[in-house]
Amino acid sequence: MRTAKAAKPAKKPAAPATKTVDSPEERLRSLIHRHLVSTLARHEGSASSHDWWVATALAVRDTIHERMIATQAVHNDQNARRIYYFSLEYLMGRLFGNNLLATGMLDCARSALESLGQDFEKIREAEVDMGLGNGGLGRLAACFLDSLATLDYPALGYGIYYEFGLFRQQFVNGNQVEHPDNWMRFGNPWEVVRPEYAQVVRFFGRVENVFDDRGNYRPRWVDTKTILGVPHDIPTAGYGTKTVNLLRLWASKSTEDFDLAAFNRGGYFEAVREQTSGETVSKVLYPNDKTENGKELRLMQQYFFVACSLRDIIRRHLRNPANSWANFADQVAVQLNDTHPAIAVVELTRILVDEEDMSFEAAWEIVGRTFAYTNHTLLPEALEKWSVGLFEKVLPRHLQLIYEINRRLLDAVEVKWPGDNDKKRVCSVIEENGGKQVRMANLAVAGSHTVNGVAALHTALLKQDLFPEFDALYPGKFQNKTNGITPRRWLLKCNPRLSDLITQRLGHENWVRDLDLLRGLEKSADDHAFQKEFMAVKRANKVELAAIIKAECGIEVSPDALFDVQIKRLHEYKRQHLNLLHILALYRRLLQNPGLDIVPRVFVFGAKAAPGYDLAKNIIRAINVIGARINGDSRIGGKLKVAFLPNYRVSLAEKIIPAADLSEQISTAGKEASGTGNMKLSLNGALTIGTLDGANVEIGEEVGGDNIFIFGLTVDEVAALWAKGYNPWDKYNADEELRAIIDWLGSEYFTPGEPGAFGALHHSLMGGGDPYLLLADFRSYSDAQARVDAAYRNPKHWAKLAILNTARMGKFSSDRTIREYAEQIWKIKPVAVR
Ligand code: B1N
Repeated sequence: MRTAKAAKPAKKPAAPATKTVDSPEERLRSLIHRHLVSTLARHEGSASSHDWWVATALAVRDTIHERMIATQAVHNDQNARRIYYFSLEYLMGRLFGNNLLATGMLDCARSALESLGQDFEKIREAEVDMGLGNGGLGRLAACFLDSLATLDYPALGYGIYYEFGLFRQQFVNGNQVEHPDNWMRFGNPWEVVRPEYAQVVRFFGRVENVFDDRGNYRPRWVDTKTILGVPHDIPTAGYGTKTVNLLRLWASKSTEDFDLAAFNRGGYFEAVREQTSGETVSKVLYPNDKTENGKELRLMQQYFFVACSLRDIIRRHLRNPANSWANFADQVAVQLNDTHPAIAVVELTRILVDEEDMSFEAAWEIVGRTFAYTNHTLLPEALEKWSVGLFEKVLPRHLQLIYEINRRLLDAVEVKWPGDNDKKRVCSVIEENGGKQVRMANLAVAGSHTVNGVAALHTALLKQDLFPEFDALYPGKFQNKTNGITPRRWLLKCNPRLSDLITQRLGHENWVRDLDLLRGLEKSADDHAFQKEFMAVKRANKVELAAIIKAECGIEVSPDALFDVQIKRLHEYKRQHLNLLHILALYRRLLQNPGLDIVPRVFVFGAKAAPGYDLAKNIIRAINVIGARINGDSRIGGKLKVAFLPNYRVSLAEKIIPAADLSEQISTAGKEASGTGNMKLSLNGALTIGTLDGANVEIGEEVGGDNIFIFGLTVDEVAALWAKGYNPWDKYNADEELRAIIDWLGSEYFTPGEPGAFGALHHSLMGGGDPYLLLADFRSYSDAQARVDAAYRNPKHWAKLAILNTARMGKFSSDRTIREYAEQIWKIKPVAVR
């Protein structure tokens, strides 16, 4: 077992030349050195941290590749049924620590690098995050890859190799400024490019009706433009096992015929221009978390990676002589991560009908046995719809097939509810209100054998509110699969101090692969010695975060204050501005009564706003500007500090989470499908203040009602309030404190000379009707915060609650989630790799 931030071992002398058997550390050291010199062509003396990082990554990669080859060989030899995870986003973060832990090389790499005179922590920091996702949905995909490999499931992730991931965020005068994330500018040592498996993808064109020699009608998709998809493979290594699966990401390139045609028409510049258009498809990740945009390029991205991936699956399936179309659905399970890849349902139908000559019925039967779909949100603005006109332009043949799929769907609706046109209207894949639109969720439900939500409450609402007709039409199709997080990254790697303490107390580290074993800590929750150690770990982590806050924000914070943390995408429904209202209330109380005895707090924020989401950006500015005022106000004696860390991302989350005391999970009930940050924070001993929303409900069930701070309206109460009629002015008029802080926000108090600086925010709460019910929940939230304050004053009591949170989070391991998917949806079995 490695030790947390262990004292640096004494520098070891170089091995004598005569020695015959090298230690693993010596072998790794010479391997790193060799990669530095022969692969990177660098002299030791002039090598940067980045060079050392690449050289070490390459040395570790040697082992990973051996395991990857062995894994693929076993899966192929056994012709194992596999799960193919289709996702437009993978938020992998850094891979170095993960791969070192998986190969058991962490300690070895640390001492090898230190014996080479390098600072291990500094070298780790040289790795740029692989940020090919927006938030929870993309990070869930990354946690799933970790669990799939750790549990030895034969799996392959498919997605897009974006040249630019999620933008880098900077604050200028409190405002968010976006910069491109050029993550692979200096190369990516983890990937293997496989041009030999490139795929050709077609777009645009038209459908021609021809008759074949048997006189049968045959649609032909012609005059298409083509681009090339080139796979980039990233190995995903399991922990405590030899399994290494693949994440296969497609980069778009221009095809040669594309170039040549252009060349012949207009010469070099035209050719290069067309080349850019071929490469545009995988250029950049759309930075919108749950805002539908209907952009042509987004549809092209979706189809591009789906078409490449299905072709690749088919190639791999049919290359084994034991396989044919007859057993395709027995061997292949595809999971659709939201509707973003739902066009796959149509593409497989098209391949089977148009290219493999199957009847529609036979094709649809295979499709229906192959796909399953995960829904991640109920927010209407996030449900993907494409205008029929756009579809017809980009994928004309697919649109025809969608009409055919829909005709049969509506026939089934007619059988179930004869003559009921309302039922047909809601079930239809085509929305007829105004301009016609293709509803991707309805298509995904129709084309999948199973549909799942991501937390118990979310699944219940999915069945009741979003898809009640489909639930009646297809009984048993809907299931729940509560999200989870990988304990490797979100405890073992990010919090070495706590990991070591847990291992010490339990006497083993089996909890890393079986998180339910953390229950063994329950009996130590009242043990004062353990409480002290637990809180000492928390404090040491807070000292480290305080240094980061100082470096990034220039703000001095005390590690003895309560660290109150809200880290997630910025969105109205997540209500960072409710947190802000509470900060304003505390600030005002202190100004009115400077002697007021409150627990000093540091409010830590991390959040990116979609670049076009003006209100979200206004909230960021408000937190930054008001925070700066509070931080600089000597009248409140440093009792409140606000630190908005810029550029929130996976690697920053790994530093914040171990240092959190309080976890803010305060969405309007019914809006957050699950949340996964809530799980990470609680696992690391933060207490939750939260609404009964998403997975908070299940976290409360696990940790117990006394160990969580629940507040606010429930889903039913929210519905009742809207039904009765809600007016935020009533709340405003009835609550003197609330009124004062809302007026503050609307004034130029925090932005002298710039009245209305937070006008968008103020309007959303008042004139805009407060759609996320902040005023309705404010008093209940403020009361819950007072309970937090009271609990924190008693260190033993707080320590006990924190320990019980960690001890009772076993359910939220993504290993549990993946086992449920494997057994109940995918019907796949683990395959051991020797
Ligand atoms: O998926 C996470 C959940 O834990 C969160 O509650 C949920 O909000 C999140 C369009 C989305 N839902 N929908 C998205 C992301 C990108 C995009 O372009 C929608 N993300 C979620 C994991 O289940």
